[in-house]
Amino acid sequence: MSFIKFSEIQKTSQIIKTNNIEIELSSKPVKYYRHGWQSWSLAAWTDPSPLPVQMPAIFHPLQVDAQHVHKKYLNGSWLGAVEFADGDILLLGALATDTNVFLIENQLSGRSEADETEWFIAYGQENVCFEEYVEELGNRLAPHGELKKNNSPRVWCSWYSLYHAIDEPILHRIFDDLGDLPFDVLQVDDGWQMDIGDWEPNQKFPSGMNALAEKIKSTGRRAGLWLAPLIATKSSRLFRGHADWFLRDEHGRFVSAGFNWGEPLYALDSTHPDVTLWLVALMKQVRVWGFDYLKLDFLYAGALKGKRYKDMPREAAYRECLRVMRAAMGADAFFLTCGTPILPAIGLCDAIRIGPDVSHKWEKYRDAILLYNPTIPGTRNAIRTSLNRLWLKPLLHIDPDVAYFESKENSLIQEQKSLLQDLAYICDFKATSDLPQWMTNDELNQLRSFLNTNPKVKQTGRYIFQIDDRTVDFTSATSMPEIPKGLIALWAGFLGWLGDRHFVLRVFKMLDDNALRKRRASL
Ligand code: 9PG
Repeated sequence: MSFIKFSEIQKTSQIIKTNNIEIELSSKPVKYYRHGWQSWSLAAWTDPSPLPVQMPAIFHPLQVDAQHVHKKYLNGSWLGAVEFADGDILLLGALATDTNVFLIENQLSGRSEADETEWFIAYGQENVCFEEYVEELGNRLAPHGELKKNNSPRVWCSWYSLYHAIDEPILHRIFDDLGDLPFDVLQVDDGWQMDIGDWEPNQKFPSGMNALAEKIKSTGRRAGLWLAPLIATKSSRLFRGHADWFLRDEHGRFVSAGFNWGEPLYALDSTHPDVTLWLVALMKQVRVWGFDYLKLDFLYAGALKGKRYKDMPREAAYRECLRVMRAAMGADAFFLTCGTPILPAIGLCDAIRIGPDVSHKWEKYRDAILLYNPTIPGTRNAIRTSLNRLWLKPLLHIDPDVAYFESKENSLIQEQKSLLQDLAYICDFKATSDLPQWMTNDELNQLRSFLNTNPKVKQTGRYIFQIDDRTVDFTSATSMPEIPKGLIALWAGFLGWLGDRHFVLRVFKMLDDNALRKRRASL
């Protein structure tokens, strides 16, 4: 353990090798930078006091680091920072995986779940501190120039219009209707597979995956595919056939990877040699089908706490698994990680999702205020966290999720859509799911011009940017919701309890599926 007094810290950065480190602050900070564990988890500068535990708890494995969610004091993954009244910040960041930073009273403290590690400390201007941290991270996690990068591809992705209601005829029609819009990749998302765990085409894709990739390539673009290779639903053949491949806790019970698709999810133990072989074969299969843009999702499952076949720190195990999948898919594939613990993915993928999902709604009162959930899909949640992760940009392509242009199936107002489009410019990562059938001529023109434009972007404040000759201020989108109190807090607690019941989640899924059927029918 190393102890440091704030008065000993200079305005030059330093690196200290130790397992645990404590920095005693001399004045009370005005803000704390909490950095959430994986793509969807909250990253934000907030008041230096704890936030309510987000609900429903059943989602914790897939939304936060479940190991730390109930801690009474402020915490974040790998790094943390405090801002003082004069605007200077103190940043403490690990240069290796399996580490956390806590703010406990007047101590900013770093803890390693593994061995001794290098801790980076910088004090001064925010952008300078983060730039220096990023440089050191790059030196360690991508030392052989594995860092980016070719240009980031412009992607059309099927998720945010049709969700899982995709099939072969409709995708073929869309691929044709996209005409000469300047996309580099057409990416098929969730909905093509037999089951989560059973990565073969379902009956909605009768011609098979080769044919689907072929169709995309015939339009002159790269073929992209979504998979969630490290999880399986309880009903999948994979789970039923290979129970011994799945992660268990010290009592031998399966570790929960959360709940989605109306079912409990489980996590593969990627240190099991048979699982490694299976993952390698799966990555190769996807390439043989003809896809070379891979969006691998729900990857947090590779780093959940559990008793592994090989006894090693959980994030180190996950990083090893990414290395194996990367090698199997080939260096020429474009690899986007999603739902991924952030630090372990650096140097092993081309692009990383840096926030939760956007949606055609800005924010829901139930989710944002009552359940106090900043990770649930929603445009405001996505903007908030992505903006707080821009510091990752020198290391890899950063994906803030899609922008919207259509208004037919969308309740975002123009100003909110513009924020998403500007965020895409800032991140230099452009994607959309909008259907040509849903767009007016004017909206189609906006999309075309968005894909063809690369404005000059300059950050002039924490959330303020100069984009060519426009000033864009995101500040109002980044604040945290009000914390529920009194009767509202009681009601919220009851809703959270309801949200943990499988049958309630299944009812909500039925309602969502119904709404989706209606959307689909309008095509
Ligand atoms: C496909 C989608 C899309 C999307 C991914 C991921 O319950 N949740 O908190 C939750 C978060 C994100 C999520 C699904 C559920 O979306 O980010 O782009 O590929 O999977 O199912």
